[in-house]
Amino acid sequence: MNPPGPPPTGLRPLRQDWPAEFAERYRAAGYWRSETFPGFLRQRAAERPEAIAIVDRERRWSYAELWRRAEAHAAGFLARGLRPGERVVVQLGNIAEFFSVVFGLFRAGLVPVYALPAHRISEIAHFARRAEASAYVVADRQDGFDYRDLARALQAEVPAVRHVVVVGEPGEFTALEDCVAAPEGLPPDPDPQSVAFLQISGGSTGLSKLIPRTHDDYIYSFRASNEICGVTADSVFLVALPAAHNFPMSSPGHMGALHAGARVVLSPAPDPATAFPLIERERVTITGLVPPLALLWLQAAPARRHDISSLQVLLVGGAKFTPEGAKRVRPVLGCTLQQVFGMAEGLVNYTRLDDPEEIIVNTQGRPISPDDEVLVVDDLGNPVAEGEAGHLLARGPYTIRAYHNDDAANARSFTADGYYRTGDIVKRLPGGYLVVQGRAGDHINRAGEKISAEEIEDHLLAHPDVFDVAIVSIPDDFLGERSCAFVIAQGSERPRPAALKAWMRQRGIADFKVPDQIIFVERFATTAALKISRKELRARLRAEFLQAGGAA
Ligand code: AMP
Ligand code: DBH
Repeated sequence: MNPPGPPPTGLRPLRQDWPAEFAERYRAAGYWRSETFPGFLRQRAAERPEAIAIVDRERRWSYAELWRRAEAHAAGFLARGLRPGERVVVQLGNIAEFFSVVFGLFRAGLVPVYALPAHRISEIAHFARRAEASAYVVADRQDGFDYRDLARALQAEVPAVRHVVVVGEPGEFTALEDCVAAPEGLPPDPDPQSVAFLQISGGSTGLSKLIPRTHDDYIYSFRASNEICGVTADSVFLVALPAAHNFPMSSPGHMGALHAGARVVLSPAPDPATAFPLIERERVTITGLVPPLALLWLQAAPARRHDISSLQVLLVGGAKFTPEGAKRVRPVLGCTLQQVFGMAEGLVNYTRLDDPEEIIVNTQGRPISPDDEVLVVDDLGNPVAEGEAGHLLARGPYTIRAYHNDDAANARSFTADGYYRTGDIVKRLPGGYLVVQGRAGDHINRAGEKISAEEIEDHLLAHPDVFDVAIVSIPDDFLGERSCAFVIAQGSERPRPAALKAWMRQRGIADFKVPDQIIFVERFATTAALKISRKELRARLRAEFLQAGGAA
């Protein structure tokens, strides 16, 4: 094990520290095993070099091939002047290069910052600034969008991003295929306790926060998930959701599958027309979906032309799956449902494969680890009785103690004794099973994508015709929740909703954050004191809207 070493000059250090007595306990219990990402992939490549690791359309990379490419890119990144400890924003879809790039970065001691393909300049610039990134890896084009334009905009806004590496046609940037060098002379593997990557939080207040996860803690989370979800070397895992998202990455995800020596199949899109043929062709055994997609699959399955009988386990999470949907999974898809309630900050809960139907259908599972400490408390922080709803707090061997570079969020999001305030309202049942009731904060969970009301309000307030705005989540039959903007126009001219939406897209925000609905109002209700919190205002607007019969 080599010591973490100082970060490259001037960069804020990346840390994730558990108090010594906790770290010792987690190590003694065998959760933290001093494994690293490059360490486990090297081992799989040695054990089963010919086994297929990654399937991307017609491309099939063996474990040996994936490892060879990862090492070549590791050396290539360092040869281009990046130094271990530097951060690299990675924005790639479900393509094989996602894996050669991130394992290349891990091998070089570089730190990926995971962006989603939907993110645009406002999000990417924020990640790059907060992480102090010096490089950006993108595909040339994806789903009709040219990411090289985004790279140009990023370098104009954040000049510290010195390197842009492109999968495909590079334009004026560096092609990934040229970002290779001989792996001799690569530094030793990173420290298992060091931060391996920065994951993105869905953002409850304001902009997304950066979540530093260590090799030790994250590898434990998916190794243990493999056991709970029955993933072995014989499994075939379909990545239907975006690969950079924490759920398909680690619950048990593609990382769990690679750790098991299993096969990872990449689906370019999550819809049944794309995924079902892949399930048939590759004999997929397990995958994960957000609830709206699970409903689409249930709808499409009866008339399907493809044989999906290889599917043994369907994980559904990211947002609450209704018991009505949950009940239909086994009869319609012929596989076992596993509900999963997790967060990129750590804590993940699963229903177990052998749980009774009633638990599988009606709960969001129980924690992975015997050492996950879960508290359900009232507004004052006092534990509530079993079965009562309260705020969920969590602490444990794979739950972070702090965000990166965000003192204000850290003060808000963690208790003095190190519990993460999840923001979720849950009930805890006997056996530790959790039922999600809702949440305390004002974000919108739109089909599993979390949107901060405040972030979107701030964007809209920059529009010259907008005097004030409140973003509210509205129940939606399909999405679970949709976003609705209540807008007070500046002056008498109301902008057209379509024009407002187009303007938001032009500002460069992820499409899923553009409000689904825009409603103009004359004024917002105010209390006698003419003072009302944003939170209260949003709650009132929602209540009035629903009362007026405006629901799903
Ligand atoms: P993030 O912190 O951005 O990774 O988002 C995690 C949040 O997603 C959780 O705190 C929950 O609010 C929500 N979530 C994830 N899975 C579920 C689920 N199965 N049911 C309800 N909410 C969920
Ligand atoms: O929503 C999530 O962030 C999520 C859901 C299920 C997650 O991070 C996970 C499982 O690991």
